[in-house]
Amino acid sequence: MSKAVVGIIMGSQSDLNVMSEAAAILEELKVPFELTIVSAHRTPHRMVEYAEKAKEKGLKAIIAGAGGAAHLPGMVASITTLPVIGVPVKSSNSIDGWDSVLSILQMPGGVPVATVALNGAKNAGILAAQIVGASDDKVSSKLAEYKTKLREKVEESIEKIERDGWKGGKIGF
Ligand code: RP5
Repeated sequence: MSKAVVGIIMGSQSDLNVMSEAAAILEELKVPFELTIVSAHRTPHRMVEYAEKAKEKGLKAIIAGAGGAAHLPGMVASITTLPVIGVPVKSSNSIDGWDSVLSILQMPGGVPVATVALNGAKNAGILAAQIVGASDDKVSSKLAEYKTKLREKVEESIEKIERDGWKGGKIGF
């Protein structure tokens, strides 16, 4: 197996349901990744160690997901120079998800976290692949294929709606 170039971390096992979507798309795009649990609040030393070692072990981007008082992405970004993509998770301790979104989004100047939508782990995976793909032609052509499929799917829907009309039934995405 090739060496991981993307690190997926999350604050709790309970985030895995959402965060597994990042893993699934990276697998589809053939981007080697690693996935583990790192809690900013419950395992702070592990978080510092993970962020400190991430670059030297060959990662090119980190996807960090957390819910509620979601400090993991921002704290990891404060330690590493790698790009950090934050996934706000609508967790059991989350007030409608807004706490997770704002905790990850509203970073101070100098310490950016590329924040995706609430539960947006799939887009986080795609964005990480795009970061890797900027200097890896294999990944970039996988992404181009992926975008072609997206376009074709919409074109199918257009054809269907033009053929069958708006009452003609739904097409799934
Ligand atoms: C956050 O608190 C985690 O990222 C998770 O989203 C949330 C709840 O964690 P558990 O109490 O389910 O472990 O730190």
